[in-house]
Amino acid sequence: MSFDIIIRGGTVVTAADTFACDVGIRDGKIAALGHDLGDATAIIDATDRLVLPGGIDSHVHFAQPSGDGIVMADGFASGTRSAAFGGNTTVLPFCLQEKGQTLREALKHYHSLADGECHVDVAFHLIVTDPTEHVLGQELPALVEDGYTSLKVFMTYEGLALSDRELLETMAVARETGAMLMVHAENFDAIRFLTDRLERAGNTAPRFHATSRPIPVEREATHRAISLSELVDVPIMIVHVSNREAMDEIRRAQQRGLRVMGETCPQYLMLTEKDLDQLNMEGAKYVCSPPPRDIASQQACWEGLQQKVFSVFSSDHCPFRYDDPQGKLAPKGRTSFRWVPNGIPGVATRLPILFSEGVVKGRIDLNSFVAFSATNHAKIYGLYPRKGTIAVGSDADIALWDPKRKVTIRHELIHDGADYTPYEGLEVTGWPVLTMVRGKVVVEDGTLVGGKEHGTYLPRSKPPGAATIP
Ligand code: DUC
Ligand code: ZN
Ligand code: ZN
Repeated sequence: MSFDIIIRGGTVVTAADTFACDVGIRDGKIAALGHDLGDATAIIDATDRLVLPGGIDSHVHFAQPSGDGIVMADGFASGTRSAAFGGNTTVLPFCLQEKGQTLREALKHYHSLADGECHVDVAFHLIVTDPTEHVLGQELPALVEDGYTSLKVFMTYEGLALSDRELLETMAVARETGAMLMVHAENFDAIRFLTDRLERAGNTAPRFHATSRPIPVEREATHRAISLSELVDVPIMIVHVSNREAMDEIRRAQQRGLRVMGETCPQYLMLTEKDLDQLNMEGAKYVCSPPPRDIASQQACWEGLQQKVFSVFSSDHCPFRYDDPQGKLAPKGRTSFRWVPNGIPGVATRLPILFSEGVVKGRIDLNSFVAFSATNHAKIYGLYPRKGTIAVGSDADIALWDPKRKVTIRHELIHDGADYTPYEGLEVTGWPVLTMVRGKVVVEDGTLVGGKEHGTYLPRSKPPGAATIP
């Protein structure tokens, strides 16, 4: 039996096990795991390397419209390129329905942007902003059957926020169709109230972004989202959780037997609101929502991972250039934090940060790292076992990892479309040295070797965790 590629001499890590083993790859799939696998067209030496399932980042934004005159720094080509440099093999960006648009129209647009432009595999979550009878009654059920098996709803933002009634109606459709529902939980009216008050007092610098959406804003909405989902009896994923109080809401729901899941992100482990408090407009680089909090909140988010209150660790990559009138330094943003584009880059730094701060510093074990960075994403969003593990029959999506390599994060290592990284100068131990998507090497030793036609769109199964409850 011969293979296209054998990855030889490495240590394979899955969410369950760690074992010395060679990996035989044929036709883009993992065909054998074992020793003495025989011949292959190519041998990849994995001595002293970890052989990990490629990262799956189930929360990224590419090419999303973000306000008048603002342009997101990444489209699909640069976004998926950066993802590959960071050891990721699949990403799940959002398809944003604009008001008045059908979901099919929105999808047609995002597919046209993505087709032939992706270095890694891609699937879309739908953002539902206009839950009309047609959208809820006809489009969504048909699209879930077509493989768009997750959607996100917002509880804040002009043009995006749904009322409680609309949330309930959308949740009911998620329940009936078996789709996974992601919730952005912040209280819209509270943010508007606080923002107006801050502006009236002349408090308009970027640091007041954090003051305008403090922890109770997130805690209240998290509690409400959970309560509404309980009424409908539908599983939900609370995305980008930033602090203990929101995390405790999720934990309590889980202890009561509700299927409420949680996600946290690198910014909530590594940044604080002090990062927003810098001279001139520098703080704009860290404006994202929910905002980074404080050291105690970082500790709480680590606990959420350690105690498995959170099941996924995603980047929420939402990049804008800093020194750019179409980015963080848009002229209106100087008049108030309200107009600073909301989001930070992170798809390339997610895995090195979790590995270094989590595994190397002894906060989480290696198998949990794989679960949080790949396997759980695949399971929760309907891609498992094709994606997210190293097993015979799975796609040969692999990140070869040097667990000892010390790297100082610099923007030039990131290869995205932004002009900065919030983690500039951070020293990490552990780095992806090769990224392979379906048996094809895409990045090797810091060099892009794969073309942007290789990544494909992935229709997904219904997530088992969202299956209709009898
Ligand atoms: N929510 C996200 O999920 N990403 C960026 C900004 C936001 O509010
Ligand atoms: Zn969000
Ligand atoms: Zn996001």
